Amino acid sequence: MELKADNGEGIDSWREVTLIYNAALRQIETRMEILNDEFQHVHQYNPIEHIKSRIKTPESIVKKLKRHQYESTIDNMVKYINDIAGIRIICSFTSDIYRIADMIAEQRDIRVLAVKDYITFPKASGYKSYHMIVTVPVYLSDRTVDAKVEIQIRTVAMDFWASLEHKIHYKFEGDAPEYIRNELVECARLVSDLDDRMLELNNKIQNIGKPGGGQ
Ligand code: 0O2
Repeated sequence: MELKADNGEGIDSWREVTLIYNAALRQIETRMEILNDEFQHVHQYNPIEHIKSRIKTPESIVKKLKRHQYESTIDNMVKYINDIAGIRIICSFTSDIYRIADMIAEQRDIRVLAVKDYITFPKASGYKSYHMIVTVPVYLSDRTVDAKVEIQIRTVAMDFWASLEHKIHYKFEGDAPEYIRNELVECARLVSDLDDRMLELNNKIQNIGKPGGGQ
């Protein structure tokens, strides 16, 4: 989807691109904080541990465009790169991931363009995360622009794994030795087990004191 103003004008400079994507990131971040506060108020519980956001560097955008065999133009980056604006939502438990994704999808002016569920369908490398590409309206003085944002939702443990795997991926330029790849797959299995056990433990704790819920 092309980033176009609702008067049909395109976005034509890197400065304008960063201004708009930064505004989009701030909007999503604030909404997530509000939802988290409301959740705390209603359920006495915060599903979101913390939020990180970033604008992709021009070098990284150009690399991705090259990888997909597109010319490096502002039009192409806006049209084909879905994660120029990226936000990562880190939560405690796997069950929080879908709860947060639902809360995002229910926001009236946020449009979900695509979802990649690497939680239910992890990558062969062991990568787990829930990705949503959404658009959010950015209100400028003379027009409104729908800006694309990639939202990644994952647990603290998944994030720990992904950070190390990302570093390794870059260090070996995507061609890590087999014994390291195998070790990463094994670590991903441990991370999954840990997430399952922590969720189970938390459910037990929540049920304590409820009728039929243990001590
Ligand atoms: P970087 O360096 O983190 O920015 P699309 O964006 O939908 O056109 P893509 O990039 O295949 O196509 O989408 P996907 O699979 O949703 O990946 C988007 C981002 O998720 C990646 O951006 C990574 O940040 C992260 N990601 C995806 N797969 C992996 C993985 O196996 N390991 C880790 N650590 N991160 C992953 P970039 O631009 O590829 O990289």
